[in-house]
Amino acid sequence: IALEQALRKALEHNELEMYYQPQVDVSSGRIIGAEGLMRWNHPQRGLLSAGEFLPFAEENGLMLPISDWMLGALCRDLLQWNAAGGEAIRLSLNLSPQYLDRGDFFEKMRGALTRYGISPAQIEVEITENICIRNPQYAIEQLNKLCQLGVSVAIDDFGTGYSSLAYLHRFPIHTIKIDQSFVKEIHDENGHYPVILAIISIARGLGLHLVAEGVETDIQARYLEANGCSTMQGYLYHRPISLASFIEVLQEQS
Ligand code: G
Ligand code: G
Ligand code: MN
Ligand code: NA
Repeated sequence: IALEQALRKALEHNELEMYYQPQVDVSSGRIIGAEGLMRWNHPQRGLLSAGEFLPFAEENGLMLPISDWMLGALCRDLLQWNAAGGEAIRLSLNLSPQYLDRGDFFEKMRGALTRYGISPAQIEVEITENICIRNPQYAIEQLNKLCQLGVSVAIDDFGTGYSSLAYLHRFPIHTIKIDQSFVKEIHDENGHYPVILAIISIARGLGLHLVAEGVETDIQARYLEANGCSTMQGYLYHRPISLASFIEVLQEQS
């Protein structure tokens, strides 16, 4: 169909682009990393966000070529930042379950890091909990290989998926991303938000990093920080921005 052809063309004609949403450590005020989010510069419809075309790609067999593209784009962008002499930051990428399921995913990742000369410590892979339940044994194997390579793993949208807590400690995970839906509930700095507190406590107990997503208000940021989560991602700090804008923002802070 039309959209499918347009997407194939987009790949050929370089219409896809990675945007980056900075993650801020509020205790130091510094950007410590960013999440890579895909955008499509559609010739007629303008800038499309990932949610507007990736579900379609997922259903039409385009997720694998698009994911290959994403991995290369992220590495090239990281090189550009490193070459500008910046301090080492970490970029995260969202991993589609289809991409992980492909047997050569790990080789692709290792190949890209080698080809571009990127330290694995600068890459974090975001997975959703659902990846873990489809074929947990296989997922554990793949994620273990990534960890041995030095790439870290984050659980995205934490708390919204179907994985049981029993799986959690079996997976080689470094970071938990608190889902925006929980952050959105925070309206009172002195309120009590037990789900957030429980997630923070799980992360602490397992020795994991925490990132709060979708932080939009000072009240949310203050509540999260007061209760033990100091890394924030959300419109209160930055929207997803182009690589050029991201580099500008990073240079302003150095
Ligand atoms: O940026 P946006 O709000 O459109 O993102 C919507 C969803 O698409 C999010 O859940 C995000 O994880 C996912 N997404 C964004 N960029 C990518 C990408 O490059 N690869 C994959 N697999 N998913 C992405
Ligand atoms: O599923 P995932 O967490 O990867 O999705 C991230 C999505 O959330 C991105 O598309 C990004 O544009 C969006 N996002 C990031 N920060 C905010 C925010 O503060 N508010 C809202 N409403 N969306 C956000
Ligand atoms: Mn994500
Ligand atoms: Na998320």
